[in-house]
Amino acid sequence: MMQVIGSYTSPFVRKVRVALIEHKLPFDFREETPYTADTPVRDFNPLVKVPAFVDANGETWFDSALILAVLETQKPEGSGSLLPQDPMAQLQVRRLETLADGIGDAGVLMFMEKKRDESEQSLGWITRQQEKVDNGLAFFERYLNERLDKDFLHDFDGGLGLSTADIALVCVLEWYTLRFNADWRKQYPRLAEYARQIGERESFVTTKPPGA
Ligand SMILES: N[C@@H](CCC(=O)N[C@@H](CS)C(=O)NCC(=O)O)C(=O)O
Repeated sequence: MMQVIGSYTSPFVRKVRVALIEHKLPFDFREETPYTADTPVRDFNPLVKVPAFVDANGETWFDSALILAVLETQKPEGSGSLLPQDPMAQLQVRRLETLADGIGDAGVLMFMEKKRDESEQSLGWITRQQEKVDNGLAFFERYLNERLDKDFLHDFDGGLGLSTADIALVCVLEWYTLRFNADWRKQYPRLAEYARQIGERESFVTTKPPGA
């Protein structure tokens, strides 16, 4: 049985859970935090980050984008894809996924910094991460506005109706909203409507982080 190692709150772990559900692949969820000194996460990922993933052949993988690409090779026969077959189209989707993941990376760094004692926090560091989040959201708002006729970031033949980039973006948007009580929807209405629509899919509804 495939196994996901991670937390229920991480947007990166949620990506993997959403993709598995979209592909109708059964899996075990092993709940672990990477932040304790004796965390078993290091046995699966030398970088001591979640998600880690054990595939159908018992091989271990880490990094959500890589895990989603692995799943494309292990999905049930006939199941739709989350990545286009065409190499250049696939790279274009992965570029958008990288940007969404980068928003998540900046958000996590900012969150960790804000958890430190106030006297130890660096305002410059927080501002730097916030700029990455803001630029990323503005990029996606523009991107969606330029694709007026399309609901999703990238449609392609043989797809499941969404891509790995859509999964990454909606997971990070919902995480950011929850963690920072962030009110970005008025500023980015197109992005808000897009996230609302995708968030209605069963794979998103059943993986909502605690408190959402
Ligand atoms: N690029 C990684 C990022 C994973 C990541 O940063 N996960 C966080 C939890 S949300 C983590 O495990 N952090 C622990 C650490 O950085 O030490 C991915 O996409 O899987």
